[in-house]
Amino acid sequence: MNKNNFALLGGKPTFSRKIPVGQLYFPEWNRYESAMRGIFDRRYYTNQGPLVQQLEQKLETYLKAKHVICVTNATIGLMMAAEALSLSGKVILPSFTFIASAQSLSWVGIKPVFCDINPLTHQIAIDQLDSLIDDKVTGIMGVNLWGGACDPIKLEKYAQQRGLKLFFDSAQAFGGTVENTKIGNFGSVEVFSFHATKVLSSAEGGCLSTNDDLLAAKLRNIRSSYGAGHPVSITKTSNGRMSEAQAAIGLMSLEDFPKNQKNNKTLFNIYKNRLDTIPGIKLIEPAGVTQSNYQYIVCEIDESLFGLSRDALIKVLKAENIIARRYFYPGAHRSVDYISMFQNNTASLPVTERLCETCIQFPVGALVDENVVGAISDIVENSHLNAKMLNAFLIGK
Ligand code: T4K
Repeated sequence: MNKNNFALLGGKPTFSRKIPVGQLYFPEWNRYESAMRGIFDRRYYTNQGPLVQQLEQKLETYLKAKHVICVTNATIGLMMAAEALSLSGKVILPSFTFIASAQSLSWVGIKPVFCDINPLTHQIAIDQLDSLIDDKVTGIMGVNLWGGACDPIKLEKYAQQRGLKLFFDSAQAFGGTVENTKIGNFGSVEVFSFHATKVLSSAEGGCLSTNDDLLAAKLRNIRSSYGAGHPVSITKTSNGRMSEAQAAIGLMSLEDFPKNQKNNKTLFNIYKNRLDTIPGIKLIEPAGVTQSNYQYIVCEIDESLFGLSRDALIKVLKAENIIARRYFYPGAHRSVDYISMFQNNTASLPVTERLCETCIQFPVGALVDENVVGAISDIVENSHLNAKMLNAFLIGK
């Protein structure tokens, strides 16, 4: 690419179709068709059908967890977890996360307390938890971000010492391992997302994993489904059921997970080799794991070295049909109702604030191959080399 053919400046876009972030894995049509035929033959759409049961068993084996409970998405899974754990008052979680982490607490009447994050790993700053604890705090929601982990072993010790309940939003962490233990076995319960953009997808969907028999029984009852096992005392029930069509896609995605994980890792390494040579770009390695799903190509942009702001780079890429995203913006603490709470609060979240303005997520997943990564890296590099001209066009700098 020479400096005159940026699509932003009128050149032809590099890609003729949009390249989004997210795994977006679609199994071959014939496999899907045959799974759907089975559902039609059985005339059984939902309510803990045979495919959901199969998926739960396979996930239990894969995660080496005693109980897996499939749900319709991770947001409802997180709400169910908070309810089943009888959390109340306040729960601490990182502010640098998808809004659903905090919203799930609000839905069950719990006030989220936002903690800042470690600038190197982007995971919750465990050393700052003490300053946030008061007598209303009943638990901690760890969030395993960017295919990494938030040091669940240290968090387990911390929560135990202070008598707090601990559970994990592992929406982004499927397939990760921490010191030979699969993510899915830490805290009281972990929640995964199987959204279309996730490395393991059932279109919409998710699951909870726990090694606690009583908690599992509660969760099954709260989800509201057949096969709930022995009845246990719960105060609320919901509908978090996964359908058979979701489970069919989930089963294919689980079967193909090793292939997708391997492809992501290859692409991650190519990005790393290319982006590490460009001034002002820092690629975040999945933290604290011995194995990652490599599903997040997240970088920090230092405008003073790169030449363009994160938002300007997103505009340049968008014109080329590369749909890079600014996860997370504006940050959970500045969303919905939390902004007033945050402004009235003396606590500050400087690392989160900075990252919400500087983080960019590049495409990876099933729609991306080595050539696509090469082309994206070329554009990023050329954007740096031509930053002055692009800035002049974008903001008259
Ligand atoms: N906790 C954490 C830490 C999470 O990251 C999430 C979800 C949750 C909890 C809650 O899990 P769920 O309740 O969703 O199971 C996306 C996803 O919707 C969301 O699942 C994910 N995190 C979040 C980080 O990203 P959006 O609104 O940014 O995604 P969206 O729809 O813009 O899609 C991304 C790109 O993919 C777009 O360019 C369009 C493209 N796309 C998307 C879909 C769904 C396709 O090409 N095909 C598709 O089918 O939230």
